[in-house]
Amino acid sequence: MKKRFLGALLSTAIVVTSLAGCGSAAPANEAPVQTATIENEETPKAAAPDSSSDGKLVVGFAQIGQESGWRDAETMSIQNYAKEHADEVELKFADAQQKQENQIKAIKSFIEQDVDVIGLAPVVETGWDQVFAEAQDAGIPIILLDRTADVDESLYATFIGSDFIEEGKLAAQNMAELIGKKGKIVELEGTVGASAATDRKTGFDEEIAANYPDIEIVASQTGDFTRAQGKEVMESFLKSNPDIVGVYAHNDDMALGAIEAIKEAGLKPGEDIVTVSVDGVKGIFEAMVAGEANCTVECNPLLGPLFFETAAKLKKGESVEKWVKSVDGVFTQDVAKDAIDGRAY
Ligand code: GZL
Repeated sequence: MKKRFLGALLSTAIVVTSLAGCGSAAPANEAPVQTATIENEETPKAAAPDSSSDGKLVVGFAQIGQESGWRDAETMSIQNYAKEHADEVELKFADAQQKQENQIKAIKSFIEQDVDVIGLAPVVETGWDQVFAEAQDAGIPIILLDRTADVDESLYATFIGSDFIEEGKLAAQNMAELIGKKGKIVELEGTVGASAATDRKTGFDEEIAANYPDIEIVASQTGDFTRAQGKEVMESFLKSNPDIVGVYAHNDDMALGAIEAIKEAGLKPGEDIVTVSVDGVKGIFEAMVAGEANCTVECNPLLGPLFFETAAKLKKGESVEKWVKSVDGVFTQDVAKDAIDGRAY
């Protein structure tokens, strides 16, 4: 493993990419990305007992963006962990604003900075081979977080995230129960080419086709995982399909946009048209408590601790599982009121 110059331990620093200096993550396409260092006023500490001999764990993370409440929760989980463990980790964080070229630029920058580990939530599955090979040649392992990439397994150390096909299957089973296993439904897809969208569609559509012959998916279109586009697409669905009884959205944010569209069309979300979505964010629990949404399949975004613990193992040369699977629950309207106060995101 690379030798690292041991900088003075006069301060503990959290390095967060920020052009505005407000601590918010800056888009990676504003190269050269400046960094804000948060000094710790305390006197120099002895190295933390479990920090390795060559100093702090230095991690570069190329985040997709801020497209959904789920994404924001994941970002907070990562940044909060770095803040709380500033004496052991240094985080270089890039916000790619949902552009793959910005994520690739950020990864190249992390390689130039010679970080110990690179983390990435790939906005889409393809187009990563070359930059992953560059990281491998530099001896820097890659952790895929919350979305997978379509590359040879040898090019990344591990994927930490959910089973999206299973999520889609669970959504289909709950949708079928909610509409009495018959009727016309529509589907709001996530970002085109994203593994979370592709696999949630596969899991849902295949389950419906295999087990519910009286349910018809009459329209399916991307809303790019955003609330605004989810609303826009649902408006068009309602115009061309006035008799639908359900909407399946690949994330809660698009479902919340669809709920707005349903109400503006003079219909009752959660009753005239049932909603099933994925993520488990606070907003969908509020909608379920209000009777306007029916079911969410949880997808845990609080992956910061597991991410850094895995990165620390890789830095020490320890082997890790190729897929560290998140455990997800399902929440329906009847349990939402009791569950909402206990939700962490
Ligand atoms: C899932 C994650 C998805 C969320 C969306 O692991 O990649 O991206 O379901 C987010 O809310 O935009």
